[in-house]
Amino acid sequence: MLKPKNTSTRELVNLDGVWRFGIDSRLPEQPWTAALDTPLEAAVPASYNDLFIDREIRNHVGWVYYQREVRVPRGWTDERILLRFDAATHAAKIYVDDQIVGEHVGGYTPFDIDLTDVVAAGQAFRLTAAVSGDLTNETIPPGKIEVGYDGRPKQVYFHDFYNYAGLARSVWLHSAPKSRIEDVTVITDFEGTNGVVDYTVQVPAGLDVRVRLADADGTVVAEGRGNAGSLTVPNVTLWKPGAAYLYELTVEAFNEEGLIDCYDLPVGVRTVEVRGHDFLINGKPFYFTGFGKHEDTYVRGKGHDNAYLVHDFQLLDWVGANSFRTSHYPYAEEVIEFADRHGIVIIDETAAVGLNMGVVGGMTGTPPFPTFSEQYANNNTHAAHQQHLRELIGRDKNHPSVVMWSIANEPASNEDGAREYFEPLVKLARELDPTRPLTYSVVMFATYKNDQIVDLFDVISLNRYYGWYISPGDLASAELMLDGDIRGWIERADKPIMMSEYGADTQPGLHAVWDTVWTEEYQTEYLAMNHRVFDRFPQFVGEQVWNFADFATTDGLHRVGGNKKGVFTRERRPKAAAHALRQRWRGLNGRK
Ligand code: BDP
Repeated sequence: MLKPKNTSTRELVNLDGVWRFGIDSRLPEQPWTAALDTPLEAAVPASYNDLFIDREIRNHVGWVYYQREVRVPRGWTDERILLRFDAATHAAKIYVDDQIVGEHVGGYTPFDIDLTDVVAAGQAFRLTAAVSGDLTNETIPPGKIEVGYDGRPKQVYFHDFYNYAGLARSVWLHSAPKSRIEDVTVITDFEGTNGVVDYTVQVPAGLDVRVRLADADGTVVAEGRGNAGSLTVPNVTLWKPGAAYLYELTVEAFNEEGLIDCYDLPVGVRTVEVRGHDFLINGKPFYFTGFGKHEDTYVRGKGHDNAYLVHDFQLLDWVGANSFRTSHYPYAEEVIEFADRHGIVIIDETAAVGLNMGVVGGMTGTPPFPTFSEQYANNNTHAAHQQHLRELIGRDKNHPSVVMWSIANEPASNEDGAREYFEPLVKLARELDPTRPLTYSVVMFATYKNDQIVDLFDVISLNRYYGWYISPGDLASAELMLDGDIRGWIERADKPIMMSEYGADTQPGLHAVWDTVWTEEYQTEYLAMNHRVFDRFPQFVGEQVWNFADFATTDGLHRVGGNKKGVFTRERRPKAAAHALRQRWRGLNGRK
């Protein structure tokens, strides 16, 4: 799915700003049929939950309404007119004046609504977006709505981050020619000093497609004709981790009368491959250093913010991180584009987090009922997961920074039914993108003895918390357990292995000379212990600490003002561990 952009044939109007806002329980029936009768306004993009000092809004179950006026530019008379929501978390119904014009389910992927037959150039209309943050066992991520003791509905969920909702990413009105370039796919390679860019363009039949590739200085280095083809780039400059280089592919579609559509796509030429125990980028072993992150800041919740985007990447650079995982959902496309431009490597994760009833069983890991069952992850959940995978890969397939798909975080891969659930998803992901390796993050209850799906995937990504959830305050025992666990996985599966989560909650400013949990010293020692173990295994291809920064969670006795496993605080101040990681990752000591 192509991102809307300004080209010689396409235009773009940004609809971000402050929209009228209300929740269904305080609005009349069918509130979209008039100006919302509400004193509230909400910022877009931002999650709505933390904007207001209002408990009922923060924890709202049901629909909320965003509304504003929009005017279609005068010049769009013969154009296709589209609305783009970069995300609406988790479901949306869109109205133009009194009429419903589209719906979407899935909170972290974009969708377009074609308004060509509904509005006209120069016309103003009332745009209303009804958005629901509700999660059920048939959504991705899953959740459950319960009725509280006080009779109010209550959203329950099985993942450890706050269920922020609303319009957290940009909204656009954009134009495209009626007959247009629908999609572009590039796959890159290189042979010696020649780069190879295979392209496929989806256009209506009968159009003549021409493409040209320009280098970063704008010099055209290759040209092609036809809906699909292969371009050769002499003396290619590869896209490399830490040294991004982007070409620009200009795709043009012509009919008998001339140019009808044009689309520009940044292209990084690079390869990704798993071979033996190595994760290869451009044929060279790559070792991931970095974090699992979250889209999470004060007040905006999951609202995309360009200042935090820039600052977070500055911190990644400062600490020596070369990568991150988009735990536990696809991030705003601006984030991926920034990584493309700055050479940061991404493991792109779906929003399939919480497919695990074992977490409800607590430390026993014993589910109250099976995860893969009619009651929980059923056929409809599976269909939602498939649809989400299509939308994620459709959006991100052309980004050079994305080197691997993580198709779920901590699923109950130890439970019966896991194989039947995941096998078709793996097949689908490989059909949608035959070029990138696949992984999933393995929950601690899924061991090298009982996991049922690891052989379907390319890389083993472990989430392990020895020294935190297991053996807290006893790093000597934790070290033995971690070592044994990794050895077990290496014996079980002949694949590259990495740590996709390891971390310890840390209250900044708390100190001790002992192995005392929650102190800054403990976090540092905990990470050092993990690194000692990782460095024993040549099969290890990476370490991503949980988490980049502290983040908001649901209330719970095990969370003190959110999850505090951040190496940076929620306001992005370094804890002591950040300095220690910097030493290791910047090569000042340690292995990389
Ligand atoms: C892991 C989850 C992650 C949590 C983390 C933790 O993947 O989302 O935040 O544990 O407990 O199980 O800190």
